[in-house]
Amino acid sequence: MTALDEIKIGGLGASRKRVEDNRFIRGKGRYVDDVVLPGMLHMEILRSPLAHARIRSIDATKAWSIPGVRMVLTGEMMAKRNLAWMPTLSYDTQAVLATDKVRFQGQEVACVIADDPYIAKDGCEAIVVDYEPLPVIVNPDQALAEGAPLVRDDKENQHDNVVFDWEVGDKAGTDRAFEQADVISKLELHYPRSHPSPIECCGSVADFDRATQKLTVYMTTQAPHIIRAAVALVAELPEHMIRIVSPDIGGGFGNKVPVYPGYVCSILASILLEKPVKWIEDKTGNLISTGFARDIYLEGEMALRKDGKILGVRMHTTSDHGAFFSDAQPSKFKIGLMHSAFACYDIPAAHLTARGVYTNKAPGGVAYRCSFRVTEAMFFQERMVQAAADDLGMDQAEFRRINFVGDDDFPHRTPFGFLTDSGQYGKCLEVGLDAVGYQDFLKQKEEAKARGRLLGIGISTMTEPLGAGNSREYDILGIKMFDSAELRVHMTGKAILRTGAKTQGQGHETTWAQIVAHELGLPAEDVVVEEGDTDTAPFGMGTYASRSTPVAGAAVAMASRKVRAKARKLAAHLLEASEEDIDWELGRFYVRSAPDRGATIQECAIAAYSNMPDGLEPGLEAVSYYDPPNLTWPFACYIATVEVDPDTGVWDVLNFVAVDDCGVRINPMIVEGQIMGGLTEAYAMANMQFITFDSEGNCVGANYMDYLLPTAWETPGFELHEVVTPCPHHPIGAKGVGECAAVGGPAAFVNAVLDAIKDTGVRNIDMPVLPDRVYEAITTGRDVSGAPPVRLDDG
Ligand code: MCN
Ligand code: CUN
Repeated sequence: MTALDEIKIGGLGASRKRVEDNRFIRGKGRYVDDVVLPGMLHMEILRSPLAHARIRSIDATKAWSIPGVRMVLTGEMMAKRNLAWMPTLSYDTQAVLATDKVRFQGQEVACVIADDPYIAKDGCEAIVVDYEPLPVIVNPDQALAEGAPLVRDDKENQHDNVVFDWEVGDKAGTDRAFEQADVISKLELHYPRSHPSPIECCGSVADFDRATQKLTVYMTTQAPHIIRAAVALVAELPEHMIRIVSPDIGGGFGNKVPVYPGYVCSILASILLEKPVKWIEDKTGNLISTGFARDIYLEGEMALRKDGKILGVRMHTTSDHGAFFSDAQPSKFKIGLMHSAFACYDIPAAHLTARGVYTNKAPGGVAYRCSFRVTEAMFFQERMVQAAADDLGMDQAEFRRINFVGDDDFPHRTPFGFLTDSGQYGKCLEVGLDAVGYQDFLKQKEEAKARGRLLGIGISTMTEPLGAGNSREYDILGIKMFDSAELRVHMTGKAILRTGAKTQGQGHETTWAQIVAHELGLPAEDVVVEEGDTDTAPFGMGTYASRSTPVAGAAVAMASRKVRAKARKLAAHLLEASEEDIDWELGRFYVRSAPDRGATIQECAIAAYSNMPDGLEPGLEAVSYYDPPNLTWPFACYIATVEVDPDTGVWDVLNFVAVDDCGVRINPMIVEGQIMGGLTEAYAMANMQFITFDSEGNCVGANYMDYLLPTAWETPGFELHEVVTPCPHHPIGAKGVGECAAVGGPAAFVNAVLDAIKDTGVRNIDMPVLPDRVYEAITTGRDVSGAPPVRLDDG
C-alpha cells in the first residue's frame, strides 16, 4: 500500500503553521481601511453626547459650507427615503440616524461626507444640535419602575420598557423538586457589560456604480451573506446587484455580526454621490456604540438532596438590551441559548423565566465570544454549582462527579430540552484535578490559612452548544441556519475552496485545507481557501457562535466526498476497472484485486479535463450545503488557584489548568491558540475589563486607559490538556471550540477568589473582581454588586 502520511500532507491532526500569517506578519494583510478606490470620499459620524434627549433641531448650515464637505446626512434626509430606521436581526427596529430623540450616548445623529476624514470630522464639529435632556435609565430597576420614562415611544403598542418575556422548562416539575429538597441554595449576580474591542474597529467602503447599477461594499462583517440580504431589504436593491466583500478582519469576537448605522449611511451616501464612500469607526466610537455584550442580571436557586444530588433548578434573568434589541440571534429563542445552562449535569427539572428591557444604553447583548448568551449561562451555572457545594458542605469536585451526565448516557436530554451529543465529563475533571494537584492544594490552603494567607481554588466545568443550526430550530429573521462549501479541483490537482463562513483570525485558510487533505489526499498546501465575497462564495450564515467547524467545516468534508465520488468514476475509467472494484486509500484509488494498479487523485483531476469517460460531465468540483442534525457539544474543565492579599484585595493567579474536549482536532496548534486567547479574555473579564455607565448614562470605559486590554505582562500562564470524544454526528468528528475558554473561563477565576475568602460568608462579587471590591467584601462581609450606575466622585 502507498497511502500518504496524513500528517505530512497537512491533514487532520497536523499542527500546520497558519498560511494567513505569511501576509499578516509581513504587514501585508488587506483590511477595509486598506481599500482605496479612485475618487473615494470619507465619512464621519456625529454621535450624541447625551444618553436621552429630544432633538429640537439640527443645524448643518456651517458644515455644508466647509470646503471639501460633499454632503451632510441627517435623520430627516434619511426619513424622506424611508431609511431613518432599519430592522434589526431580532425583529426590532433601530434608528439609523436619530430623528425624534437620541436614546443612548454615542447614538448616530448625522454623517458628514468629505474629501478626507479630517474635513469630515471638522464638518461634524460644525453641526449644531439643540438637545432637550430627558431622564435617563441605566438599569432594569429604573426601566421597570412605576412611571419610568418610555425609551421606545417611537414604537406603536409599546407602553413599557419590556422587550420580551420568555420562559422555558417545566414549572410544575420544578416546583415539586423544590418541595422535596433538603437544602435550597440561592445566588444572585450581575454579569456586567463587556466589550469585545477587536484591534480593528468597524468600517465600510461602499461603492455604487451608476453605470452598472452594481453596489459593492467592502466591510468588516462576520456574516457577508446576511448583510447582503439586509441591504437588499433596506436599500431596496436587487440582491444580484449587491456584492459584499469582507476582506481581512482584524478580530471580530462578535463585534462584527450586527448591521450598524455606519454601514447603511456609507451605502446611501455612495448611491447619492455616485462615489465610493469610506467609513472607519474610531476606537471610542467602537467602544461606546457597537458590539456590547452581556449586561444581564441572573438569579437562581437549586433544590438539593443532602447526599449532593441536584433535584431541580429555577432561574430568572433580566437582560439589559439598551435602546434597541439588535443582537443577531436565532428567532425562536428570545434570550439566546441561555437555556443551555446546566446541560452537563443530570437535573430532573428546571424552569427559566427571562425578561429583556430597554434602557438608555447602546444596543447590546449577544456579542463577545459567546454562542448566543451561553457565556452568561455557563458563568451562572458554575457560580451556582460552587455555591451549592458550599451550602451542602461538600467538596466541589465531588459535587460535580455526583451530578455529571455519565459517559454512557448520551444523547442526553437536558432539563431545558436540548439534546447533548457526547462527552467524558468525569475524565476531563480528573485530568484537570490531577494536573493541578487538587488534594495537595487543599492541604496547602489549610496550612496557608493558619499563617493568615488566603488561597483559593475555583473549578468551572461545562458543555456548550456550538454550531447553529439545524435548520429545524435555528434561523435568523427566518433565514435557516446551515452552511456551505464549494470545492473546485483544477487540472493539475490544485484546488480552490470557498465557504459561507468568514474567518477573522481563527485560521480557516489553514484548517479547511486540512479537511480537504484528509478527505482527498491533496496536500493542504495545494488548496487555497477563500471566504467573504458574496459574488464567489456559496451562501452561508457566516462565522460566529463557533459554528464554522460544526457547520461550514462539515460542508467542506461533504463537498470533498462528492469530489472523491466523481474521482472514483474517473479512476475506474483510467484503470479500466469497474467502479465497484475500486478501493480508496489516502490520495489514491486502486484496483482491489491488484493494489499496485492505482490512480492518484491528481491523475484523476487531469483526467477530468482531458480524458473523461463517455457520459461523464467534465470538470471536478462540488458544492455542499450542510444542515447539521444537531449542535456540537464540546466540554471544558478549567481550574484556577489564586492567592488573595487580605490587606489590599489584590489577587494573583498561582496556577491555571485547562482541559478541553472539542472532539477531533483539525489543527491542534490552532485549537490551543483559540483556548489561550479565550482564557486571556476570560481573565480580563474576571479581573480588569470595566465598562459601565454613570447615572446620566455616560459610558465609563470608552478608551483603553479605562477599559483595559490584557497584555502578556499581566496574563497568567495556562497549562493546556486535551481529551478527545469524537462528535458522533459530525463528518470528521469535530466539535466547535472558538469560544469555550471565554465561556467557561471566567467562573474558574471568580470561584477561586470567592473560595479564598469563603470564611467571610461573602457569596458574590460581581466582575470585574477588582481589588477594591475584594477588599470591600473582606472588610464588610457583604456581597459586592457591580451594577450601574457607578459613582464617579470617589475615583
Ligand atoms: N478547530 C480545529 N479543531 C476543532 C475545532 C476547531 O482545528 N475540533 C479550528 C477551526 O478549524 C478554526 C478554529 O479552530 O480554524 C476555530 O474554529 P471554530 O470553533 O469552528 O470557531 P469559528 O471558526 O466559527 O470561530 C468563531 C469563534 C467566535 S464565535 C469568536 S467570537 C472568536 C473566536 O472564534 N473570535 C475570534 N476566536 C477568535 N479568534 C481570533 N483570532 N479572532 C477572533 O475574532
Ligand atoms: Cu457571540 S461572539 Mo462570536 O459568536 O462571533
